[in-house]
Amino acid sequence: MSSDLIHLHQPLDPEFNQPPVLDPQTFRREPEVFQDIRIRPFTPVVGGIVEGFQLNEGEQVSDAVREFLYQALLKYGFLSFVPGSVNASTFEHFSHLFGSPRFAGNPQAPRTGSGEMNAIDSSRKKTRTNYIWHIDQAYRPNPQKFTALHAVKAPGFGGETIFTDATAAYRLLDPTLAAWLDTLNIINNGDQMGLISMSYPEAELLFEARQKTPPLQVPLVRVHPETGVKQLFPCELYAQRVLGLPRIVSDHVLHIVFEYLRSPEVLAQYYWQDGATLIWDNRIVHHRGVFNYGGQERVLHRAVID
Ligand SMILES: O=C(O)CCC(=O)C(=O)O
Ligand SMILES: [Fe+2]
Repeated sequence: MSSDLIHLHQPLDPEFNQPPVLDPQTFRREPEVFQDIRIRPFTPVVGGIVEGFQLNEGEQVSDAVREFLYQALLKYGFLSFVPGSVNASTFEHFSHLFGSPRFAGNPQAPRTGSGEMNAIDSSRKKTRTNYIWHIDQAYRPNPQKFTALHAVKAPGFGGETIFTDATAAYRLLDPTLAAWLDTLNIINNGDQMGLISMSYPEAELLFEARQKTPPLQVPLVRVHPETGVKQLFPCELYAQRVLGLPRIVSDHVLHIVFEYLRSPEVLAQYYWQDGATLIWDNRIVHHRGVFNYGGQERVLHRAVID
């Protein structure tokens, strides 16, 4: 019998026989303070809770505060602002602190007020694609950097928004697997789960929308242009297949990626309250809503920010 066979009655070295774990150096445990603003971690891995920031109508925010919040967003992946920090009339100003808002609504998510904001309104919205894991607009050539939501009406129970840190999920990969995934490209298709087909009730508008968003080739591992951090890019709403692999293998690779993205270590569950505000970096996290609030009212104003 060959001497390199290892019998099961021999012990396994724990050092080499278990999946990788997150490097504790990447954990965020210490609160950060700047002037009156305090940010504490939402989970040890992802998200920050911002307290002591308030944006009232007509007020200005200093460049230093803006830069502090911007850098925190790049670090934490999402920031939650406690109720009262921002209100419905200052939400648009809030979104300008992080970049340039652009209108990204559709007949299902109509414009709110005067500016570029749109709304997710449980009384109007028929499509449930926001309850499938995704990165906003990942099927478009220049997807937005950030998305912000402001709760005009939070449901009394349920209706959370949940996140997975797709940069931390990448760090859970075996290095050999990570090195292979780094070389692969995927096709993202905006209509993979019917988002486009269901958003446009008229054939003409649908045709136009489809023409504008053909399937797109993108890297399976995306590098954050501002931080250089790698993100697992495939999301359940848009990822169609991995290029260069047989169909079944492609499906399995996507399943493996989705499995890593569902690791409890990298997940965060955010519960809404009236007046709360949330902003996330789509180049770090994936997100989805949770549809467990029945017929309750849930109205979130939404800004798409470049
Ligand atoms: O409904 C939610 O919680 C998620 C909303 C969402 O996907 C978005 O605003 O981009
Ligand atoms: Fe979204």
